[in-house]
Amino acid sequence: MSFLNLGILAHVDAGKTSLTERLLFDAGIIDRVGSVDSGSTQTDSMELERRRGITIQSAVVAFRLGGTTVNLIDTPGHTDFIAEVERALRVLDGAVLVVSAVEGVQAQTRVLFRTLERLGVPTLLFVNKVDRRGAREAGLLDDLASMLSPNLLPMGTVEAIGTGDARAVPFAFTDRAFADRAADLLSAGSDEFLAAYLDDPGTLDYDAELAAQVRTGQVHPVYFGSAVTGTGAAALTEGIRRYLPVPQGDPEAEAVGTVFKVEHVGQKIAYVRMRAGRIAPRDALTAYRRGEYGAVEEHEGKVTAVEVFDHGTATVPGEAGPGSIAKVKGLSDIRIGDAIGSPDGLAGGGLFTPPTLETVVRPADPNDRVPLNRALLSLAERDPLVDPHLDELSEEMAVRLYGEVQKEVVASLLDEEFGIGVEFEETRAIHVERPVKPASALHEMGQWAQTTNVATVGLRLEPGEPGSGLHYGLEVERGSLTRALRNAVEEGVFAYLRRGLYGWAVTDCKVWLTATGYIGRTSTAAHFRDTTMYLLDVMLRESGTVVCEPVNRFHVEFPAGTGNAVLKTLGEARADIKGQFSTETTGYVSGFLPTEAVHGVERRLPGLTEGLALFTTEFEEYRPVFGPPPRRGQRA
Ligand SMILES: Nc1nc2c(ncn2[C@@H]2O[C@H](COP(=O)(O)OP(=O)(O)OP(=O)(O)O)[C@@H](O)[C@H]2O)c(=O)[nH]1
Ligand SMILES: [Mg+2]
Repeated sequence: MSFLNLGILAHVDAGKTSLTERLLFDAGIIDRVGSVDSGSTQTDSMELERRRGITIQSAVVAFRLGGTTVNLIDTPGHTDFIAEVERALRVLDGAVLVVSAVEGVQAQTRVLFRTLERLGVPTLLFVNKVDRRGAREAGLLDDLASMLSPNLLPMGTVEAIGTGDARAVPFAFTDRAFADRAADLLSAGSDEFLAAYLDDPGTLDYDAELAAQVRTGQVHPVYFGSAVTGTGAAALTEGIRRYLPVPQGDPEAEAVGTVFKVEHVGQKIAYVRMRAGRIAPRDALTAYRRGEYGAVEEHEGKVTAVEVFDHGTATVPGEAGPGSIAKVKGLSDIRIGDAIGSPDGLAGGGLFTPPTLETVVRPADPNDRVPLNRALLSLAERDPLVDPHLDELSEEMAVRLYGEVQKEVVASLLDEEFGIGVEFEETRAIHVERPVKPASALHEMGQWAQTTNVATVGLRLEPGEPGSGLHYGLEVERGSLTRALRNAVEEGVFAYLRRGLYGWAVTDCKVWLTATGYIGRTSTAAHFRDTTMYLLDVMLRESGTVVCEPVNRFHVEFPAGTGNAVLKTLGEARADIKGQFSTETTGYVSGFLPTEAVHGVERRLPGLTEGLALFTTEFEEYRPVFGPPPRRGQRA
């Protein structure tokens, strides 16, 4: 049995869930196409998803295509749930990036396409909603070429586009003009193909070459269609079958896989994408994950049951082999992102910016404090980026967020799954601190009478480029310190820098260990950790830090007559306006906004513009705050 793990990705509302439904219908898995608007689809199964008509969690459904089982992963498009997309991206063999023929390429489309390219995931494009008024073809293809990639091959055209009768018409390689366009594109990507083409274009296998270049991520076929009417879906299915790779893993090798989803239904269920080997009930497995300071931790567990995706949302009990997606039970210690069987599969760093907002969450009933903490930790197993932590000023629990819709999801999960009602404080931005200038410090054992730490530690702090993150490195021989003492220094560095001079995490700098000395059996890890923290304190005070806030890029379009009101609102939100122009009918403004102010603007725009404003935004960078630096726990 072979498997293809296929992701459906797009900006919000592009039609991913509707397309999933259509593909399942065409494959004979369901006998009625469900609809997002009536809450009857296979993949939007959470109560809140059905009520709001948006996807919140990634969901898996399977269908058969030739001899292959396609595990389709329907992902959310709303930017608040980008963490779900990230986890799905780690397990894909191929992807369909959906673009709406009406709304066109959006900021999120570009972010997703760039990430798919970076990860080398073979990607087909599906231009959806050709049946809707305002759907475009030629203009949209130009946008795709200029905003995503020039290496696109439209696989068909649309008749009666923008009407309910829109019909996708596929091209064939027997069509001369299409074959020529394909030859041009494929020749640019392969010298061998070019040479063969010049030699004798008649004998070339265009289809095989196209498959090869799609699989290496060089070329992207573009399909047009409508998830609602079903036109174009057959051609897309054919493209999935012909051009996306079906990976082969060794079934006899040690079991290796990635946990990309964790669910609680009575007990914990881990969704594992298998890469090699098999998992069966009663197997003992080791899960690997990175601990707080980057070190790899091992967690043992014993499998009690395994079910493999087979038919829509249905699973069958049995053994999970290479390429399959299995629901694995019994691993009580498992978390999302864990690598099973080998630490090699652990992701190095995040693909997207971590959440830049946070809020205090408090139980409606004060007696629920302890259960709330427990429930939040359980949520963190499914979404570690929520990062429940104690807010030091209010001494209440706080969570990290991408946005306001995520707040609603957290509240609804806590209510539905744990029966805990909660209230949130106003969302605030998570700032960071950047060191200003280099500093160094040295503690030699016995040097300062007031410390009894038997530790010689020298450290140097160097500010890095904005956005470069926090790094730690050795300028001493590894062997100059035992492993335990070396770890104690590293731990001290990361632990101290979690709170800078104003209480925010310190970032965009490098810390070097420049000198060491210890006495066997006398020096302890605590001596080294404490000394390191003390020296960092000295260095940070000498360097000073600049507090920076997260800032989003934005673009807004609005009816020309509402310009003054829109600009006034943007001004009040501390917008940094970079570009502005208007035609007789429409005004356009773009620039930067503090992330904290984005939601307020989003909420006010519809009222100012009779719901006609189009607002897009994405995280850009951290920028120094003007005026007195806010301290953690206090509003700016
Ligand atoms: N006319 C038309 N409407 C469509 C089509 N595809 C989706 N829609 C509608 O567009 C809306 C959004 O569709 P969804 O399938 O939920 O989109 P999505 O990409 O899954 O949305 P999120 O998961 O929330 O990001 C719904 O109202 C659908 O009925 C299409 O091909 N034609
Ligand atoms: Mg959806």
